[in-house]
Amino acid sequence: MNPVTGVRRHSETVSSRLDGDVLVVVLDNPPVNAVSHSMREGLLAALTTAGRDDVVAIVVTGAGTAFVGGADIREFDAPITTPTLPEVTAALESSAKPVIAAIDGVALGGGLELALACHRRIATARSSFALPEVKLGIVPGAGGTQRLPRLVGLAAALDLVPTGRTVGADEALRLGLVDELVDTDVVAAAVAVATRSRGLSPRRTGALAVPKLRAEETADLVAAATAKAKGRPAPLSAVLLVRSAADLPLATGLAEERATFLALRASPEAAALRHVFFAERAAARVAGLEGVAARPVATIGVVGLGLMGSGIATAAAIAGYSVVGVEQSAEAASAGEMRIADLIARAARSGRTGGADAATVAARVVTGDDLAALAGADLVIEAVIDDHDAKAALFGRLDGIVRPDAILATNTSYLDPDRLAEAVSNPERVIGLHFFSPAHVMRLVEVVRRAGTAPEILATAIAVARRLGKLPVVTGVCEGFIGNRIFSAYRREAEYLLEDGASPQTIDAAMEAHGFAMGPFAVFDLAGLEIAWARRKRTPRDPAVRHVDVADRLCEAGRFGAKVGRGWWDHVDGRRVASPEVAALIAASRAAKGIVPRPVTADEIVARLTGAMVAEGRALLAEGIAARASDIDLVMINGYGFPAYRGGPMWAAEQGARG
Ligand code: T1G
Repeated sequence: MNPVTGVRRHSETVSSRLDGDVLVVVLDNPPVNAVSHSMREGLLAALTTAGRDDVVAIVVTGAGTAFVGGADIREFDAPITTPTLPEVTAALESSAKPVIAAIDGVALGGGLELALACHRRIATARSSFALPEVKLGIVPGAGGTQRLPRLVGLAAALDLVPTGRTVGADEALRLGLVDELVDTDVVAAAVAVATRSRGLSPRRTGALAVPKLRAEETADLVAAATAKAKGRPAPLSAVLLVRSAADLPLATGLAEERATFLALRASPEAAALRHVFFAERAAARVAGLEGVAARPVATIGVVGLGLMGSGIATAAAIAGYSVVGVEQSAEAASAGEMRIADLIARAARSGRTGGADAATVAARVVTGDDLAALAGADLVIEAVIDDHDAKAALFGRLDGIVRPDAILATNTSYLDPDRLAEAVSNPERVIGLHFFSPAHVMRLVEVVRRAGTAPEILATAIAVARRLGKLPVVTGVCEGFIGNRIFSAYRREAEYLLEDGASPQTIDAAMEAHGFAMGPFAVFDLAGLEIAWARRKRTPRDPAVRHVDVADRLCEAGRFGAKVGRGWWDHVDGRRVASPEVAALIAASRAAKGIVPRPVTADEIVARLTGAMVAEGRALLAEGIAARASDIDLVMINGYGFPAYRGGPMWAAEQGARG
């Protein structure tokens, strides 16, 4: 013990000090107090010390802004080391002296399991709680599935564990997950409670019984949670483990949980999801921005309040920005304002406005038809028609209206932002922010880094995207940037497969069986076929490149997609139905080229379509458009429905290559 500070060090991440006759144990493993081997060892050592010394109780807390952010995910690829977290949670729970968790910040995964094994939990209002293990393809491995239902009941546990949903402090108190909320020093409050607990027998979570429900109610809860699991192993296992807590002795349930955790931890799906977790953090590390500070942004202008613009404006208002929306006419502005108000109301109803009510969020938005209203904006995002001349003319007008330091961002999907930047006097402030529709829901934003974009502008755009709750991925300039360029290659290969002998039905079925929410032809119908058709008509075709003309024939026949009820599929009462007319057009197209259709298996479909994505991804890396392969994975997962549990096309290809 340090004679001056009275602090005793139990490991490099665990220390303790006496506060009266209460031992305060501090877990300190920046930045999130992840439960490392050192923390497990140190915590056990502190408990041993407490058992020996004349302390009456123990308080466990986290240093910094977290309680504990979970087990250290970086240890998951290495062999398990002892003491394991279950050994630590068992020691906490069996302590003869009361153990109180003092929580100020996140208590996630193994961190929440540590708190559950304590005898009481006191938290601050800023704290949040989750067992997010299923998002990593695993289940809680240190008692979460067995202790949580003993505290909050089966219904809440079946809502939280198989989904990994986070609960805030108020809900945690309501559920019985925490015993008390304080707005003062949580450690001092916990010491006071600990002192009052002197001599009381600890209330052991594991000794509680899961509150009984009627059999049919349990069955209904399990059925609903099972349906939400959508066949994924980890959520399904979580449902079964939580359900078993109601019937099994704690020791048996813990053993089953641990065995399931270890099996899933070794699964390819868990490895893929860990890859995605770290990929998202790596994407934030952008070369050339070290030490570059983002500018403050308070007001965001959005020009064009159609589907995309109203979504962007909604996301900005929800994030707390002042929003100035501008349309071409008062009527269009009014229509845009109504669209935004409706989106905000829906977000508020589903709890996606950070606790603010719809009126408060909507009050942050003003709309009109005069660009002059943007004079005070710090950032203006244009979301007008994806036509170069229209966007260039708008940038030219904005150049004379907004402040010289205001950032101009284009939401273009395909146009060249370098050419758009030529329309303004200081082009270094022009950047691309490619949102994905619906912009207030989709996490992905491609931040298009022009050669001429100033680093500060890039840093500011990334910071705004993160504050919008988005996943910013930086891309260089090429047609389609990362996502749409890969998607074009995907579409081309899908049409080749069609010509070779497959059908929209077999291709969509193969990709949906592979984990895509929608197959390519269903996606094309949803997006509409006319935009690609217009682009094809204005782009000279390279005769050396194989071209499939079926999409042109569809558009000539007015089959523009789902919105007109007919595209690659017939859309009848919201259902997709195979179209004989399309089959005939495909057959005619093959015949015109003398192609005799052949059987095409689902395996070939998946291999060729994912292979087309990977080949284009490798080209993007070689050209320096994408900074790293994992950025490409993030784009395809978050923008195009590639199944996250497969890690993304580049990861999946690398794993396949490893055999
Ligand atoms: N393990 C290792 N590193 C972690 C980590 C973790 N659990 N959580 C965060 N980091 C790193 C992250 O990679 C980044 O590193 C830095 O911390 C800041 O993270 C037994 C088995 C806690 C809400 O799933 O949700 O417990 O990039 O940028 O935005 O049953 O991190 O700086 O080098 O995300 O403030 C369960 C995962 C684990 C929580 C903080 N726990 N983490 O968000 O910072 S499994 C989780 C998060 C488990 C038990 C099981 C978030 C956060 P770098 P960040 P943030």
